[in-house]
Amino acid sequence: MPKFNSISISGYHIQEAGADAVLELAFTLADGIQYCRTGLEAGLKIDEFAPRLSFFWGIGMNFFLEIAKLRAGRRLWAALLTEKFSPKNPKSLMLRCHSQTSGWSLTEQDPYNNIIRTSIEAMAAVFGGTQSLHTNSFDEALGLPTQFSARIARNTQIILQEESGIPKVADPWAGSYMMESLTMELYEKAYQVIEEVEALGGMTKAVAEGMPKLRIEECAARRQARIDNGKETIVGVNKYKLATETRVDVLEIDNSAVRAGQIARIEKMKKDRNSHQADACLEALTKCAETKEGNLLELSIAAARARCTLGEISDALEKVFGRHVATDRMVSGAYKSEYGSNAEIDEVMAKIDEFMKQEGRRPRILIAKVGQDGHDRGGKIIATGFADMGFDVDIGPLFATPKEAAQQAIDADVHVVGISTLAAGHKTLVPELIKELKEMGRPDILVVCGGVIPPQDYQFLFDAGVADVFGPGKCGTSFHILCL
Ligand code: B12
Repeated sequence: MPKFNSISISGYHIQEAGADAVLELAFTLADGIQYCRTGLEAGLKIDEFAPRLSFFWGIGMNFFLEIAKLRAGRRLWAALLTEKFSPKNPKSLMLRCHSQTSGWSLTEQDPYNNIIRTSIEAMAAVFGGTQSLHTNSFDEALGLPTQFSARIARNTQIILQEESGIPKVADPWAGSYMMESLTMELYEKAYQVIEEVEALGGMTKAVAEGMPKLRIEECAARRQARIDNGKETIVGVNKYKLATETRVDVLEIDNSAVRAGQIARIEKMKKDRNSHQADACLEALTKCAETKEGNLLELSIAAARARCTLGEISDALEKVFGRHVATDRMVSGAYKSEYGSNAEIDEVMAKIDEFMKQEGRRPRILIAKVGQDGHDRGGKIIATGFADMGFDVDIGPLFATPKEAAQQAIDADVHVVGISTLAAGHKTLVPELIKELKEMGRPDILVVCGGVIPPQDYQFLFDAGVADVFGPGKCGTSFHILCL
């Protein structure tokens, strides 16, 4: 194998979707085992590729736990490889990793606090022995970084690296009773989850059954409930809140101009390329997927050199492999059971009962995801929360068009469409959805939005007909307002 990292086995997206440290460790390493098996099935020997595997962790605010996670991960990977694949080269047992500070832990409210959060997380990653690091910008929950915020994020790393002296010591927490026992606890708990995955037949089968997704979503719903009821403190969100938020400069991107520019570039590129060569490359990819003869990576590189787009390359493979459709089972009861009850929640539930008596059915909401936006954590939490409060909830698929979402809303006869939008498509996609609802004869269906929407865009959405916007923070507020 050439000397590149053939794959980055990621736990980052697992943590950011809501997993706790045990689930992140377990599912990431279980993924690693699956990749090893795939390599062996392809005819490689474990020592030919295992030394070049690399890992990617998310680092959140639980300082000691995150250090312990990196330590436990190394130990567990070495043990699993030994147990399952008996490598001869000690380098096969190495877990090398990249880490990124958590974006989820960063808040839209009082955003300068995020500089402190990122510093703490970065320090945990370095104490834990990460090989490389990405630090997030303090304006992460508002939009893409500006030059100013990116420089602070970059300098956080340089200060740790060149001023603090921390990276000079390997595993400085070794021998601390607290750290060693925490490491062992994580090790054992993650090992148990990996055994569960193995009992299901490995990670591919577990994913197909929806097991990891549901576990992660349950964890995310419980975490949100703990934030909403104040058991977990988030400074500036549920404690020490600012009376008035100060606006920070957010990078403004003209969505439509970027889209038009990209389409024009692709069109020009397709016109200028040798179309016979491009078609032949795509056909070769499909054929290789069909016959399993040849090397898909090599053929993909050839296709990219022939100026085939990523979309075309993946479409060529999709013809044979199909496309993964996530299970749409929803976590039930996790939000309410973790939250408990208080006057606010009781009022919401009483309002829902009242609504039911008047209307003869429960209020019904469609949680929709439109456009190229795979962020489903917030939407899933909101869906679970609304269902726990007594709403009838429909969940739309990822990547829907506004027309598809409007059609689903009408077919399900919902009272409200709740759009969860995080990828900056709101100014284009939300007005389109409202237009579709009108054209399909249902302008009465209420449209509300949530997600990463810069405060300066709220008025635009209200003018387009959006009834309310619920930004990141406590989701109890949205149940409350929507019910009232
Ligand atoms: C978690 C996360 C991820 C996870 C997603 C995991 C998952 N399964 O959802 C991972 C790591 C996979 C990811 C990937 C990417 N991400 Co991301 N991600 C985030 C992050 C850090 C947090 C989002 C989140 O889940 N928050 C927690 C939930 C609970 O909050 P929420 O969704 O806002 O929901 C709350 C409210 O808004 C409201 N709400 C939300 N929806 C609804 C709906 C209704 C009806 C109601 C009433 C309320 C409501 O209630 C919720 C509770 O309060 C944000 C930054 C941030 N801090 O917000 C970036 C962010 C959204 N990501 C971003 C980017 C760029 C990406 C990537 C393109 C990065 C890359 N280059 O690969 C990819 C794209 C992935 C994809 N396919 O779309 C950008 C988007 C830029 C922009 N808007 O301008 C952001 C803003 C970060 C940044 N500043 O760069 N990401």
